[in-house]
Amino acid sequence: MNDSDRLKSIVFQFINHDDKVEIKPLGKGHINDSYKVASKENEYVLQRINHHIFRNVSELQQNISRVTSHIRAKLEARGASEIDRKVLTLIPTHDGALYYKEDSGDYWRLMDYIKESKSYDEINPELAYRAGMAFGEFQKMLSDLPGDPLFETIPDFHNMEVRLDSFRASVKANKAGRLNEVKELVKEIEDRAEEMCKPEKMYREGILPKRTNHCDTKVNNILFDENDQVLCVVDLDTVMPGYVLSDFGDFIRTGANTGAEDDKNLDNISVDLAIFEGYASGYLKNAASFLTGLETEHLAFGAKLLTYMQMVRFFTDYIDGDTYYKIAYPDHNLVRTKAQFKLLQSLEENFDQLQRIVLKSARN
Ligand code: GN1
Ligand code: MG
Repeated sequence: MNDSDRLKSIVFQFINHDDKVEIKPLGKGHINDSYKVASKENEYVLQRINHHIFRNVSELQQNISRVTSHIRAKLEARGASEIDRKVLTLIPTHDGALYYKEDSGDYWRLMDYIKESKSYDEINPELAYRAGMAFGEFQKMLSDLPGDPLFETIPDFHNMEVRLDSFRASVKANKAGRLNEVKELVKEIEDRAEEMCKPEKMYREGILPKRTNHCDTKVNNILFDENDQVLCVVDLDTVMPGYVLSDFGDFIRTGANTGAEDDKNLDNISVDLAIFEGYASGYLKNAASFLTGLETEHLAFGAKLLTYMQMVRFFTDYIDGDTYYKIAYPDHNLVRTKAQFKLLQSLEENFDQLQRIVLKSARN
């Protein structure tokens, strides 16, 4: 069976047979593979779930189903219009399952495609404000999710201590023999290690709570409509308990960077203060009501932490020989590492200012 016939046969596990169905690659995710599917009746997103990374696909899909049903019920209760564009809709298989497992061992899911939507890799302060409100609202809506806490789809996903343990193990093993050329970067990481593990300490002391978080608040995980109003938060694979400073920080890492996540030209990279301010004020508008003072005081730190964490993750993958993230060229993970480091330095240089902006936004 060729690739196209294979994809079609997977799609027909979820929808009725359709001779005219068209399937095209979609998006830029580093982990899953996505396709846009157009049938006679509707448009969908088909995704192959990377089960080497998400090892419990059934629990993962159950999480997404719980989260989307909860949000849908809230939107219905407040009489929102066009709900199908404001929350993801999972399409079950003909057998009623939330995913399909192929004989090859690959796992697939299908969702409705959100019509006339777009995402941005680069935004402006006003869009950042709207995105901030949307992620604040997302956390707020999930704060009363009934039942057990969500399943941790990747254990210790944003746990800096655990990330550093694996980093150090990779440095020690030096599997790909790449360590010699990158020793200074190892030092930069170690120099900041203690500071960056602070949230785990505060959690153990019982002063920093875990809340239901998105855990992948990249700027392009927000969909906007034709008038640049926020429609929907997407990519729900990692919605699970975490620190709010993580979600705040990951947006800043991606949305408030004047360069790209993998910019080869480090001069392009710095923190955009106006975007930072836009996001902080939008986020705090919706989140100030439930955040503790300690959480608010650590939001700007979250921007440093998530940038550092991403640097450590890309770097670990580079040292391991590129086994986790998709890469487009041989030293892509090293380029990403250096780009994240440059952003981290800019966040450090501007930290007092970032902190002032957050505290000012929290007062408004
Ligand atoms: C991955 O696949 P994508 O692009 O949504 C990663 C995130 C990283 C991000 C870096 C499950 O997200 O944690 O922050 O790449 N997702 C997973 O761009 O590891
Ligand atoms: Mg993701």
